[in-house]
Amino acid sequence: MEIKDWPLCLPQAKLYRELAQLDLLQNLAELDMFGFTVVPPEKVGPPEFHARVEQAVVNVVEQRFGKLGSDGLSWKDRNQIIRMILWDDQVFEELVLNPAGLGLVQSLVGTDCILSLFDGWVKGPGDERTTLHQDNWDYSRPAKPPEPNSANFNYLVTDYTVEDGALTFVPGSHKLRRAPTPAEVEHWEDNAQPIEAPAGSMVVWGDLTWHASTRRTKTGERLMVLGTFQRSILQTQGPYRQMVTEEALARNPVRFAGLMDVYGAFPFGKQDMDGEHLRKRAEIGGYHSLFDREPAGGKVSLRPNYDYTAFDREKHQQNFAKMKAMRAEIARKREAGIAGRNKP
Ligand SMILES: O=C(O)CCC(=O)C(=O)O
Repeated sequence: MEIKDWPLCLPQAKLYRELAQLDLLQNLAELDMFGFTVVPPEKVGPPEFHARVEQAVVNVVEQRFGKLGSDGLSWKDRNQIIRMILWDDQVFEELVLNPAGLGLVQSLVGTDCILSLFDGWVKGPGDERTTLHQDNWDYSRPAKPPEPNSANFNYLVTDYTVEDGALTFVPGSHKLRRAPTPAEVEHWEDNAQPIEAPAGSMVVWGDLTWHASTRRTKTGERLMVLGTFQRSILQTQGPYRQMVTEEALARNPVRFAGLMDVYGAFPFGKQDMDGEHLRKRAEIGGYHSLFDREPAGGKVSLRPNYDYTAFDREKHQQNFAKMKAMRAEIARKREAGIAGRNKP
């Protein structure tokens, strides 16, 4: 079937064609059928890229927690998330934009999803493991909506086998749309499907899938990088919008600014949404190719530092006029088939 730019699924059609180009359509089917998928290293990046990520992760771990000993016992009985590593090495900015990872994640949470977490993960030998859970943290609803709010990639920095302390999944659990009960946690912790895959692979899943990990029964460290992306209406777990710099926005493609949510409309204070900022967002909005690597330069900028308590009636009225013009422009573009409903 020819996938055309059908107006109601314009970003999805473009994304689908790029996923096909990356030979990831089987992964797309696995995400739907089983709730998780594994992308082999050759579809993620070349060995040199992996070597850079590995070195960067080891550097972060050693800078924050001390040198890794040669006996492989430095992280004995520890299974720990290393928070906020995105800014520690520019290779992580490449990883966050990795076409395979970002492409599959976008199939789950939208082509305008934003970055919520970018962390490292270290597990040493011993009894520590991740208990069975799902990542949908909306406790206000015991029954979850059918589509995930967030999606993860795990980039495997080291090999994963059962003995390595692999990530495990309960295939099909995403269709239950609820967290596991204590009895299910107990049962599945030792019966879930382990991911056995080489370093450089990328594992992707949505927040409804139950997952855990095995104990590491050998010496040395299991290393991984976790990226969590979410629908742009939700509050992020990490303050990327607050921490991103003008330089980081300029050296990365426009989609990076979207991941940092610098053009998100929320929050707004007494003055309401910033029409000028939204207009800029509409200007650079729409689908951004997974393969776009052109630095954004001055096309994007940091979110202004708003005073949420300020109110200026005249500016408020001008603002509304700008927003009205912007909505008309978006409607025009949509009619002409050149914009989806997405921001960058
Ligand atoms: O690898 C693990 O131990 C668990 C990973 C996990 O829970 C996650 O990435 O959300």
